[in-house]
Amino acid sequence: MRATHPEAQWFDEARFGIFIHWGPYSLREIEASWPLMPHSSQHLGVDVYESLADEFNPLNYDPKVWAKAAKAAGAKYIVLTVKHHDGFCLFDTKTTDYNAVQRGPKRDLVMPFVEAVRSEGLKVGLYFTTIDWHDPDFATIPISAGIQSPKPNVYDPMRWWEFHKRFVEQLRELLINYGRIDLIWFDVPGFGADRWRSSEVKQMMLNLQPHLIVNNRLPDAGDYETPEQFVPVHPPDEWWETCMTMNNQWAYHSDKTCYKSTLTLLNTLLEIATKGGNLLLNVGPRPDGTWPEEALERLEAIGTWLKHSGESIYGTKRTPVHFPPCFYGPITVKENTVYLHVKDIPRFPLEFRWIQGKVREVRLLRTGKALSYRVEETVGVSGGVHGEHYVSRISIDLAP
Ligand code: FHN
Repeated sequence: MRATHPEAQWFDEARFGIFIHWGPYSLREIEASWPLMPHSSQHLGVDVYESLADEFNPLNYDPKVWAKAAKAAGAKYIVLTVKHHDGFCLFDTKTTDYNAVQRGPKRDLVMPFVEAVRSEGLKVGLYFTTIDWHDPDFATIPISAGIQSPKPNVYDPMRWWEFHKRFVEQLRELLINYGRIDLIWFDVPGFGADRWRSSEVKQMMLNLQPHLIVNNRLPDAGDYETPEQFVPVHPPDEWWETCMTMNNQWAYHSDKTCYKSTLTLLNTLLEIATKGGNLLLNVGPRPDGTWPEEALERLEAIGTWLKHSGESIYGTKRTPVHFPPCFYGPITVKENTVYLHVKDIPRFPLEFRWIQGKVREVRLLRTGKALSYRVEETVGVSGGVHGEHYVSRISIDLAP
């Protein structure tokens, strides 16, 4: 159920955000994810994660640099893991001393982050997982990501909440002590709204920050859906966002060989935009706080493209189904304008037989150069440069 607050509507225009997975687990180049859960054979053991906290000392952490890199990439929001499954809080909290002020860095890492993101005019998102590897009842959480829990849903509600009441208090601390937060990105439970007291938690958050957007991983309380690592063939009717890694690792990994190409990432962004969603593209900073060059290169290239052609992405709506897929490339629509993303414009005029409406002009988006076209039954667009990946903007009075 999408958020209705007027100051939450930015989400449906943004189309592109940056996800950041960073914490003590970044020291171990591990996929801070399911295979390492307490009941899996690969789990390092909570005590190992505890020791990483004291090793975690990000001497080169500068969130101003992060925020500038995200803005230059054309992102409209940034989501930072302020608490991942290891339970370590990058923020100051009274609920546990397992946090960045009491341990490791000995300073609050979230305050400078939210200030830097706001100073670049971007929206602030906080990733906050509701599970914790210290939880004695962790194994009772039915996990959807392929690893079955040893005893799903066999738990004592009183004991459960004795441990989990801290996550409600931590949410309160984040929404009271860190200024305007735009988005809380919950992770994991898709199960049991009653178990997580979703409606009570959601209402507490909206009472504190009424414009707040929450994803669907707080069961039955989400404002949007979160397909992970894929673009849905048939997009949800609601708001939605695909979260995706560049290199199949959420946290930092030194392997440079498995990064997706820039064109692959750009085509993913285009496909998502045609379906009315957002791409939340992940970066796993090094433990010291610097970003891998492979990630920076891709973000810079995406930013260059968005600088001249972002008009065809930001604020577009789902491409109407009567616009059949066009073999030249993705199509986006915004009010009375159709954007044809032609990957490799041929020398002959492109024929588009599906446009209903009076074409007023056709211009190359990057340069503004008028393109010749013929309007009979089709719109024949020519005059592009062979080999360029670029966008033709057809300004058209679409048939009502
Ligand atoms: O285990 C996490 C993983 O590290 C990452 O945070 C993703 C993001 O959606 N969520 C979990 C795996 O689904």
